[in-house]
Amino acid sequence: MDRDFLIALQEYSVLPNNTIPNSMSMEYNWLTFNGKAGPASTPLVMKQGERIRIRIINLGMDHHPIHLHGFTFWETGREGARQPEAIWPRGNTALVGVAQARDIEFIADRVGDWMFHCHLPHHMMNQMASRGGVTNGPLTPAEAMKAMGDMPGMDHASMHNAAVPDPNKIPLYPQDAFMEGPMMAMDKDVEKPETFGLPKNWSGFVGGMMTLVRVMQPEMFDKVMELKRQAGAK
Ligand SMILES: [Cu+2]
Repeated sequence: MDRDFLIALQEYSVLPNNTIPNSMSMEYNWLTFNGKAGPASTPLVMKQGERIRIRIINLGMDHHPIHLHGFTFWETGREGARQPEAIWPRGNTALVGVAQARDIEFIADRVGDWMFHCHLPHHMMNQMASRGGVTNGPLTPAEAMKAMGDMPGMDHASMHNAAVPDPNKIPLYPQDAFMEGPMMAMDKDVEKPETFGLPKNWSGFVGGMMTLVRVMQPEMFDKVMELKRQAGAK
């Protein structure tokens, strides 16, 4: 194995106007990879040709069909137990049920930015909210307004009812109509070394229990590693 990743699947209930999860609730609207919802999740970066393992563990109360674009993987392990090679199933979706863990392996031979996500639509929407307290920290009303300003076409006030006079000011207010698209982009807010070089508005398409598997040519990979070193040195 050249690279070995761990993804913990988690879920929370973070209702509008709250910045911390409600731990009494069992109706989850905020789904994460390693505690971060896309696009704030961290892309998995790797070099072309490497053999990759991703261990996925489900700590929540829902099952998650975890789907990888671009590759057919082998499912090689269950709950930490490596399976005999003769029974490794091949596929591109691993169903990781409650209290289960699945290891997948593949050869990263195709350069690209490949989506890696739970395939349940609800789990990639995260209530279709533009911002959430749990991933971004508490938003003041002014910050919430600014966040909306970053996303043209996402003005809640034009879409909603009189019972909620100023929905723009409510963190996590659901948006009803939108799931993904350039209007959801927040590239600058989620920028990190691992997002270097992604196309403009990429973040509008990576929501909820989702991240990117980024297979890079060596020069690009080295550049990202250099950026990480610089960020660590700060
Ligand atoms: Cu899911």
